[in-house]
Amino acid sequence: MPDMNPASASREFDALIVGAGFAGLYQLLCLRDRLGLKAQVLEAGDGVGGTWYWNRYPGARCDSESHAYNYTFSKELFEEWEWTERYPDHAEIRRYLNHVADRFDLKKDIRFGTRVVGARYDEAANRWSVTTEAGETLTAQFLITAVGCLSTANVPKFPGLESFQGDWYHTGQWPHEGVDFTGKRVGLIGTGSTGIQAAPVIAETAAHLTVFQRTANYSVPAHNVPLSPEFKAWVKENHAEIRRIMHTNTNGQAFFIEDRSAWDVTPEQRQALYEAAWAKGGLQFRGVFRDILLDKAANDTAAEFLKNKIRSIVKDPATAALLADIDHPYAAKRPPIDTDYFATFNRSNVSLVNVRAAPIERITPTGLRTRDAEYPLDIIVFATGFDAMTGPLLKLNIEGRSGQPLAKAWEAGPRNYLGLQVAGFPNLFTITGPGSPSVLCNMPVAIEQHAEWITDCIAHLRAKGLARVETTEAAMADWVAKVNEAANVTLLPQAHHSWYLGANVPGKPRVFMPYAGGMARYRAICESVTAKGYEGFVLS
Ligand code: N01
Repeated sequence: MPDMNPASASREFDALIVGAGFAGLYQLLCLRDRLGLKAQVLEAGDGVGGTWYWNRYPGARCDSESHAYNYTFSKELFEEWEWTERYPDHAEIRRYLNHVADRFDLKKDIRFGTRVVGARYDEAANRWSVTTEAGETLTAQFLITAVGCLSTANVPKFPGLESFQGDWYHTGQWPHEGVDFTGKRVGLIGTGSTGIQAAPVIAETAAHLTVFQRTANYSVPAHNVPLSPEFKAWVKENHAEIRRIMHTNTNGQAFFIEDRSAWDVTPEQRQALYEAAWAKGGLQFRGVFRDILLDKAANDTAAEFLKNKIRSIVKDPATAALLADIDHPYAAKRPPIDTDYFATFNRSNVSLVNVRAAPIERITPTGLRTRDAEYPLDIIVFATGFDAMTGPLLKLNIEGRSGQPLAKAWEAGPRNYLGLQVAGFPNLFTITGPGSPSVLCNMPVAIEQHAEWITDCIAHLRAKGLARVETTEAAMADWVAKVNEAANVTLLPQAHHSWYLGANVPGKPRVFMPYAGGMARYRAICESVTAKGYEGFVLS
């Protein structure tokens, strides 16, 4: 696309930021407007939005409630923006991010249509050389990745896909013009958060929708609604309190996990609490008891409640049994929320296929074949997730000191300090990298904290007349141990096939990637590191 940006004629920067989603926009604002750095964002898409620029599949909507899915750094921004629904859809999130980019005049320092394909650290110059797909090289003292955790599509390597005569799409690379399912036989592979959002919408117009389920999943109704004027007014009036909750709890949402155990109440009270949470809907369901993710027996009470709901909604007993045959603790995989997902299986044009029992063997020119049967299809939708967390970083082909590839440093899984830095890669910061709370937190909260920490760190270097910050092997070893400890006190590692563990991508090392100790604790750890003179980092 034509480059209208005068700043982009320059090739030397103080900081280069990769990605123009929530993270890249705020990092640019911090470095440019607060520190006065010459900073530029490189963005593969032709607009802002990051993950939300690409994820435009039917039903794509944020699972965090809109009043929590904001930046919180500016009271004015918070007060002037009004969300229209309880959960913002993908288009509204892009409108919000465009509003932010325009309000703070960010676009003039974003190079759109620019995909980064390489980044190499030049030790003598203490600079990063960043290569773009178009063959350009830009350099900067600091390189900051803002590439998101779920931005590298995972399309399983089914044999025969290239022979398919219909159309196929991955939900994370959805055509901007949309897809018309009218009268089509559609196959949807995957029943994670995405498949669960997409299925009911596709079923509305498709001639037939076949959902191919490998792992059955829990889901809680979203109960999305347009926001009332009263609610909008309440949000504005309570901005400070909402922000305080988001910044002090474990998950960055605008609610607290209740401080009660599942065993503090009688079975009848427990059932009533679950019913109330089900009626309210949304991610808050997992906040009913503090021990849902800590105590398997407590988790079983929530799991059984949710499985019973599936059995009560889905009329065909065999389909209900297959949907409720869930093999992992509730919320050990990222818990989806939905609009009529289970009820969709009561439609006459929807069927469910168990591909755990009879795996998909190949895609044929006319459809899909499992071990047991052939399914003629016009369209295949891959809701098969992402090469999460490490995928977007490794795709950048980053090379640190002595040309060491990040892929080599992370051969056995991601190792870093605070999710922010890797030894051997000076002045490289990874916003919401593996080893940080990221995907276990409401993302904008995790992003703001990282962008601000990085900004403070760079400001500190400049104030001290220093040029380089790099973590150490010892700090990384200590942090990796803490990430494992934090995961192991929860039930999270019990979902063996979870993308949190990298298990969804064949051959990927099985390492529990996000930091599960909670956002509040993580924030305190980062503050303590700073207070101790950047403990675990070498500044030179
Ligand atoms: O991906 P997933 P997703 N054969 O990896 C199946 C966020 N998100 O895009 O579980 C057959 O969760 C796979 O089966 P299994 C959210 O954090 C947020 O749904 O591996 N099936 C699974 O059912 C979420 O967690 C929002 O056995 C195969 C599905 O595909 C994350 O994105 C909305 C297969 C993939 O599920 C990812 O969600 C949507 C194969 N070879 C998503 N390979 C909002 O907040 C994979 N599957 C808006």
